[in-house]
Amino acid sequence: MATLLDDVAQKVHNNERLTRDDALGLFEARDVIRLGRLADQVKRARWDDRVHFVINRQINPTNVCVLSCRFCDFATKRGRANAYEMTIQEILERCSDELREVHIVGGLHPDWTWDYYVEMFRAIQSRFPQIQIKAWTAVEIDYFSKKFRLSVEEVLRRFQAVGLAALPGGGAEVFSERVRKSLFPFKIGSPRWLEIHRTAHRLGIPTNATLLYGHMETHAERVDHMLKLRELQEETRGFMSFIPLAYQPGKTQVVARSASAIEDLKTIAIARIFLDNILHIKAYWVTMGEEIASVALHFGADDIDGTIGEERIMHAADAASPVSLTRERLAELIREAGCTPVERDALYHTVKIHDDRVRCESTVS
Ligand code: V47
Repeated sequence: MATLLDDVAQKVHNNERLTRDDALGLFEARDVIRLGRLADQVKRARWDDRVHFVINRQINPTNVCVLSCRFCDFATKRGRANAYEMTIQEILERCSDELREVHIVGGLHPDWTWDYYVEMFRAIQSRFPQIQIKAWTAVEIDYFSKKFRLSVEEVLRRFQAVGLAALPGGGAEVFSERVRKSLFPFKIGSPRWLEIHRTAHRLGIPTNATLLYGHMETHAERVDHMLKLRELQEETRGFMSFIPLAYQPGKTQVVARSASAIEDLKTIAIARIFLDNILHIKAYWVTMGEEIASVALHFGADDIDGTIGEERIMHAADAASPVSLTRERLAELIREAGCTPVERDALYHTVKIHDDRVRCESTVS
């Protein structure tokens, strides 16, 4: 009797789209290696053995936030010992000539002015014109729109005029009202998140999409989340990459430990096969750790994010990964997985293909 994996293999072979039930069934698959092989096959048909990475820097300008989401260890209130607010000078000090991308997201600050945000972009663009700015989650765009009484379109247009190249995929968490009510009741839900990304796509601003998993969500909620993304992508083609983020429990007590390696790898593999209209699937080494991220390159991922410089959100929740990796380490990680490192910019244009082979140094004396 044919198993679900046989059916999915046939669909992959015929280039047929998976249904919601197919994806849901794959989470129960016992043969994880076969699932990984199918995802790898889909990845290779598109990207061969190439794996993308970017020389980037994450900047989280403040952790002061008007929200207090139950799952978040990063946000705090003004006056608390761990609160910080960066000046534009401090932001510029975190940029350098070799960066291709800055990824800017932070807390919803109660007092910062519109001019401050705009000046931040202007200063980066004028001092570092080669840097592409990927900034603000849909949650921040929604906040700016309400706080500064501008439409979402106007907020995006004004940032675009001062250098906004792309929106990151954060703030999506998981598109489930059940989970939202429990973990982030005051944050926007899926209709607003999707509307903001739709507007960005219409203005020619490409975006990413994340899924926060490994807390209280079910497999069905993960699949429904991906389904909503697949549907919007059919309409706009504006998503560049999908990034499953493994929840780091930190001190929140939402769950005792983060998702298992098998859950990480299944989520990557299912995303690769199910999200057939999103080109890039990212194994985010910060949440997965270098080890699982490198295995994920054989489970359908074609991207590993970047050097990052100084990650604060996941590390506030005690992520065990380093806060930064060098270009050499990323390229080595990709090569060790038997793949070819492709350095890219924020919009996935190729900067350099590192196709030199792994050097094996013998130390025979
Ligand atoms: O929206 C918060 C998540 C997101 C935790 O677009 C947590 O290229 C795990 O969106 N454990 C922000 N996750 C980060 C983000 C992102 C990251 C990498 C690449 C891209 C991209 C986007 O981080 C938040 C939330 O979903 N998050 N706390 C935590 N403890």
